[in-house]
Amino acid sequence: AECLNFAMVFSVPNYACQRRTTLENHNAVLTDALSLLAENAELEDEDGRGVAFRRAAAVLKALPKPVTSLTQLRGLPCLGEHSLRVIQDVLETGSSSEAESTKQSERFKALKVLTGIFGVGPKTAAWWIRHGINTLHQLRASGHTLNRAQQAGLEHYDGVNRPVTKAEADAIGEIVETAVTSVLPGAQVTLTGGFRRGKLTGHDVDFLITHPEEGREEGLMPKVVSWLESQGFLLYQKTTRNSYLESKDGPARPASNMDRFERCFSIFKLDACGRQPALSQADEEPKPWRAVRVDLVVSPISQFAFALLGWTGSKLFERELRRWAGYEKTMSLSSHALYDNKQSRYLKATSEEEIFAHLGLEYVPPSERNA
Ligand code: DCP
Ligand code: MG
Repeated sequence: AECLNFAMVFSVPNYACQRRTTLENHNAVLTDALSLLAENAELEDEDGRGVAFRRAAAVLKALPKPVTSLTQLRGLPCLGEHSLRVIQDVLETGSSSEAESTKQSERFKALKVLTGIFGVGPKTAAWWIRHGINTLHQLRASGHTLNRAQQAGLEHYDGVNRPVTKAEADAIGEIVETAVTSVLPGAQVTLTGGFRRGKLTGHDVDFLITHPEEGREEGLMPKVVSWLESQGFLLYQKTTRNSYLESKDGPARPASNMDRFERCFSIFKLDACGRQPALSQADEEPKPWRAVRVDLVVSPISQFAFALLGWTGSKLFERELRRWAGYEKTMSLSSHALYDNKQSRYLKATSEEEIFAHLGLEYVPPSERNA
């Protein structure tokens, strides 16, 4: 009788980078519950648990149809006991009681509000909560010292936490393009992150900047930032070397030109440009502009393909690419390079397609990296 049921049994490869995950999700109720539990784990600074929920959600995102029964999931990878319990709950009752009670909990709400401040991570938020601070109002009243990023984050809280639309991302793209070509003609700007994967909204806008002639990109970031600043486009900026530089010499670190790899975390001031300015409840007058988080990265052309692949995401897709490289290929992949530990050499690539080929993976276009 069971085979008359025709209940589809799904099959999914182990690593998210072996799968094609579009934005079309047939199991949103399930993945929303698992993603919320992942977010909660991350807010509690338990990244291991967070990744487990993210992996489980990603498997369900890759399914071609809605799940109707647990038996369809038999043999699927990355579905741990806890995730299966959540899935069962949703299938039986229509929602996950654990996800629902997490969402309602005061601690989750406080962690979410406080980490919504740009420059505030789970550790700082937890420390504030231990000191009785659960809201922005309490934080402002507490007189706690905030660093420059957090001050800007608090000041532009509403803007930074409002989703960015594709139209806004494109408007910012034009500004960045103008800035970059003004200070270095011939330099190229590429939209990366979620918008490159075809998402319609994002929490920020990510750009990768390079120049077709190796070395010409050197010193570019400070010039771009100065130009943007002089035109009044920046509410906040902090330029750093990529954090990867400060880490111990990994095998994926090429010795020579790493110092040119720079990153700028910024908050842009974007004019309303015909858009209906948002009315925040407390505001007497609507602002004619909004704050938008923008990340800029400069890469030398020799590393561009790796940087492009590394900054397009999704975060889980990136993590799975590196896991695949390490465990299945004995290679180390970063946003700078791919190192083959068996051959003890770097594998060059000028396109994402070549990197997938080096890794023995079928090419997955950006729109199908939404794991
Ligand atoms: N990334 C990374 N390491 C970091 C930060 C980002 O590898 N420390 C990569 C993976 C992300 C991409 O860069 O997919 C962009 O980061 P975002 O946090 O902006 O993520 P998305 O653009 O995918 O999502 P959103 O739409 O929320 O901005
Ligand atoms: Mg982004």
